[in-house]
Amino acid sequence: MKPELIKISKFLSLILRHKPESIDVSMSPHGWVKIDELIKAAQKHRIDLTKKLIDEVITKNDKQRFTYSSDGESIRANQGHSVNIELELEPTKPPDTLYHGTASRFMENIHKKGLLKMNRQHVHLSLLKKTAYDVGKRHGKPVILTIDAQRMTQDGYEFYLSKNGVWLTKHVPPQYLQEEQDVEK
Ligand code: HQG
Repeated sequence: MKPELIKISKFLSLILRHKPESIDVSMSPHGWVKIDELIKAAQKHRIDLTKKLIDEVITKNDKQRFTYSSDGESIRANQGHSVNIELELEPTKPPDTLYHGTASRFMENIHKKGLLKMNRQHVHLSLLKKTAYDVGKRHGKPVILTIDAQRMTQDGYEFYLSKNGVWLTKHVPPQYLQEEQDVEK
C-alpha cells in the first residue's frame, strides 16, 4: 500500500476500532459508522478523507480490516475493537490448533493468567504461525504460543471467526497454552 493509504488505514483503525468520539462520529451498537458522516467529521479535523480513498483502502488493505454495509452507506472494522460493540459473529468450530504471537516480557503474567483480551473485545488468534510471529514482533522479542483449540472447544469455550480470518475468543486459560521453541521459523 502507498504511504498515503497506510495513513488513511491507520486513521480508520483508530476511529472505527478505538476512538469514534475523538472526531465526534456516532457508531451503531454493531460498530457501523455512516460514511458521509465519517468524511465530514474527518475533514473538520483536517484529515483529507474522501470516498475514493476509503474505496482504495477497502480494496487494497492487506488484512481486509474494513467492510462496507450491504447498503453501501456505512463502514466498520472487521475486528480489533476496544470500543464495546457487538459484531454478531456466530460461534464457529476452530481448527485443532491456533497460534498467538506475543512478547517475552508478557510471558510471566500469561503463564499465571492465560491470554486476556486486555484493551480489546477478544483475544486474537491466527491459523498461521507466521501471522502470530509478525504480531508478536510488534510488541518486543516475539514468542509464539500454540493454543489447544480442540480441547478448549471440548471444554465448552467458544470461538468466532472475523470476516477477515482472525480467530477470536474471550480468554485462553494457561492450561491450553504451549510455548513454541523454534520461534524464528
Ligand atoms: C498480551 C493485529 C500480559 C497479548 C493482529 C498482546 C491481531 C498479555 C497484548 C490484532 C496477557 C495485547 C491484535 C496477560 C495477553 N498478561 N500480557 N495475561 N494476555 N497479553 O494489540 O493480539 O494489524 O491488544 O499477548 O492481526 O497483539 O492491528 O493484541 O501482546 O489480530 O489489524 O497483551 O492486531 O491486527 O496487544 O493484536 P493487542 P494483539 P491489525
